[in-house]
Amino acid sequence: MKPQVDYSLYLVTDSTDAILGRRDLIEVVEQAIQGGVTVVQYRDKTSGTGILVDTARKLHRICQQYQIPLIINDRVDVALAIGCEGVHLGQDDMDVANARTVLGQDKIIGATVSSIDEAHTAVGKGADYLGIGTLYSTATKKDTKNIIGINGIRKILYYLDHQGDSAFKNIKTVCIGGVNASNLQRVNYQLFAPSTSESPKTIDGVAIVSAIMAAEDPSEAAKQLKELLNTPPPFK
Ligand code: TZP
Ligand code: MG
Repeated sequence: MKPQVDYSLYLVTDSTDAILGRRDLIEVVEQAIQGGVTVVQYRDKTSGTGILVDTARKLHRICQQYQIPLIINDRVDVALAIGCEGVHLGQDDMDVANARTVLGQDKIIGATVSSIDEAHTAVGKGADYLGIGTLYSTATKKDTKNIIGINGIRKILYYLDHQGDSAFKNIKTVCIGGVNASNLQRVNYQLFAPSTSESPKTIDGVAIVSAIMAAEDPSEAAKQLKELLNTPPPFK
């Protein structure tokens, strides 16, 4: 059966020196889970396949211990090899429909989207959730072409909300790009609170790399972000 996922605090990993430094990825992820992240995506753009499979397997063991789903970025084959909960696919990766054929109905498939068209296609092809972005520019991913801001995300949410097919209305969504402790309450207010009764669709979570992975204390950072998510903002 497909696992029910709490997308609220979605950790995306990074193994580069700029973010992970000399620390151990598995330890940093475990600390983040202890701080309260609700889902983990293993994203590693540099390691070869052998290391990817090996690291993914170690991460999966930790995630299973805490009953947190593990999603693999880009690589359907790695997810299949280790039997984790799902994959996350960008616009240049395997098509969502093909990934579904390979992985079957019980796995989670997420897709990165930056526009209404991309969102329409990903949902039509059977994605379980959308990673919508890039919200704010970020040093973590320098090649992002599409900084769409709060308004860009709201437009996509509005579109999804106004489709006849319930798959669009009910699709889970997270936003990604530049979210940190300083802007989370604003993001929370602008994207989690139902905007109008005309468009009640909100995001289901925030996907975060550096604000957790680069933190000196990833557990404390995740805990603080989780508290901010659950605190009503002091402004309108
Ligand atoms: N996709 C769009 S922005 C991004 C990805 C993977 C990186 C987000 O990193 P950070 O450090 O949370 O801004
Ligand atoms: Mg990708």
